[in-house]
Parts: sequence; C-alpha cells; structure tokens
Amino acid sequence: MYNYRHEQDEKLIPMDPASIYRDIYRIRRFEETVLEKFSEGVFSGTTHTYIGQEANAVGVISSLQEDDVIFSNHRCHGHFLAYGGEPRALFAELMGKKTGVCGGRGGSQHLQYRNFYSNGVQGGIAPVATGMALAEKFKASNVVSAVFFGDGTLGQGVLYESLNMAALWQVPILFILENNHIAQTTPSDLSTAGEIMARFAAFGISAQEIETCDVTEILSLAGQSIAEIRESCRPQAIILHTFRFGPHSKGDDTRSADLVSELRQNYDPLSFQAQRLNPDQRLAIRSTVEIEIAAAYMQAFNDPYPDVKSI
Ligand SMILES: Cc1ncc(C[n+]2csc(CCOP(=O)(O)OP(=O)(O)O)c2C)c(N)n1
Ligand SMILES: [Mg+2]
Repeated sequence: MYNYRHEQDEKLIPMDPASIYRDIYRIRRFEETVLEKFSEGVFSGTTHTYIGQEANAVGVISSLQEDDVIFSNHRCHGHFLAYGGEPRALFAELMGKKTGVCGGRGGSQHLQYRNFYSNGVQGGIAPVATGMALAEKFKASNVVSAVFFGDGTLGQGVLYESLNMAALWQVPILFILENNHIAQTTPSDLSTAGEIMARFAAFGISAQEIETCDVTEILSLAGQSIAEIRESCRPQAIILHTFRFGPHSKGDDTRSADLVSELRQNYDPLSFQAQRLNPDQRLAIRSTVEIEIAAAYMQAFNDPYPDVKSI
C-alpha cells in the first residue's frame, strides 16, 4: 500500500500496486487510441498525448483530496483521467460530440470537469490557479490547488508573476513542473538558463525535484508536499524529471527513433509498475482496460453532435 486516493464516493481508500498499474495503463491505452485514430479524421482540432509521463499524473493526483482543485495544460488527458474523468467523455470531447466533457466545445486542451480545469495557453492557467488558491485561503477551506506545467513554460513571464503572488500572499498551491526536457521541438538546454530550482528559491518557494518513473516515489513526494501545504498554507513546488515517448502533438517528433526507444527502454512507468504484479494480474488488468477503452471510443464515436440551437 502506498498512499490514498480519493474516489468519487468521498472515501479515502488505500492504493494497491494493481490499481496503480490499471490507472497508468488506462491513460496509456487512451492515448495510444488517440494517436491511432487521429489519422482517420475522427477528432477535431489538435491533441497532445501523455505517453511516458503517466506516473506523474497518477502519483500527484492520487495524493489530492476530493475538494482540491487541479489545473492542467495542453497535455491534459492523463491528468483528467487520473482525476477520475471518463474516457468516453474525453473521446467525445475530442470528437466535438454533445456527450463530451464540455459538450464538445473545449476540445483536447480546454476541459472543465468538477474541480478540474485545463487551458492550452502555455502558462495561462498559472495565475488562475494562484487566484483560486487565494480564494480558498480566504474561505479557510483547507483546499489545495495544484497546477501542472512543462519545462517550456518556464519561458512564460506570467509564471513568475504567479510564483511571486503565491509566495507574497502565502497561498496553498502546489506548482508541478513536468520537465520532459523538450518543448515542442526545442530541447530545454537551448531555452532555459541557470538552475530550475533557483527559480523557485528566488521567490522563497520550497521546491523538491525527483527523476523517476516509479509512481510510488512520486506518490510519496507529492503526498508529503501536499500535506505540508495543507498544514502551513504556503506554496511549494515539485519538479518531476520525466520523458515523453510520443510526438509533441501527432507526427512532429524531431528526436531520433533510437533516442525515443532508449527512453522507453529505461524510463517506462508502465513497465516499472508491471514488475510489482504477476503475469496473470497484468493480463487481467490489461484486457479489462483494453475492453473499457475500446468501448468508450465506440460509444463516443456513435454519440450525437450538439444541435445547432445549443450554440
Ligand atoms: C503562449 C503559448 N505559446 C505557444 C504555444 C504553442 N505550444 C503549445 S505546447 C508548446 C510547448 C510546451 O512545452 P512544455 O511547456 O515543455 O510542455 P510539454 O509540451 O513538453 O508537455 C508550445 C510552444 C502555446 N500553447 N501557448
Ligand atoms: Mg516539455
């Protein structure tokens, strides 16, 4: 048992290795299906998949509680699914269907579901998350806000305005940097000067970093940070060094195939978690998830488009 996850029935239940594996594999299968089907023209707009980074979403979001608020970015599917969002509603959203998360109007990058929000503008959601944390502080609700962003977003000035306000006003927020070492096609060492940790230290925000694809290490780090934020009502940051195995969006990976396959070989959170299960357990989980995702896709595919009057 590693940590606690908040289910929709509002009970805290212990997470076991099998349910963690299932959560990671659900995101993986969802995203593989998105990439497979995109070329068939079934989705509207664009998309950014989360393959390789699944442990970050599962580890952090499983450590949050029911009323906590999550803010995500353009690469939001994994965060949404880890939060408990339905695969069918997300497929439908990507297809512009009425049954989509936002009635088919938000697309891949702009989701709102319960306490989950995403925004495709890099850094655009950081001040929103900071404002939400301030509001929750005023309400004395003991709610934590958590905001995910990528290494490329370290180039957005609004992020530093948000860090400044979060520290100045001491708001309960966790900044989660998913450093996959690349922004679209630009490796981070071509865009980011100095030490990343120093950027948080400049505002007096306590930050910790970890390079791992072991979800249990992320659970433990995030769980500790979130507990401290809730206790102290002060912002914190965690930097998760990670790798994406897919393209930035659909077919736009400028990295060599050899490099990507080496990354998959060495840093796959799914294979890492698989070692904790026996082959029968793995097989049972995989087939259940495959059936679930295939059914979710077909339901969304057959769902109606919104009617014109709803525009
Ligand atoms: C303000 C802004 N500029 C440019 C873009 C186009 N864009 C979308 S994602 C992306 C790269 C983001 O890199 P990073 O923050 O490292 O996240 P990752 O894609 O690696 O998860 C860019 C340039 C955008 N969405 N918003
Ligand atoms: Mg990046």
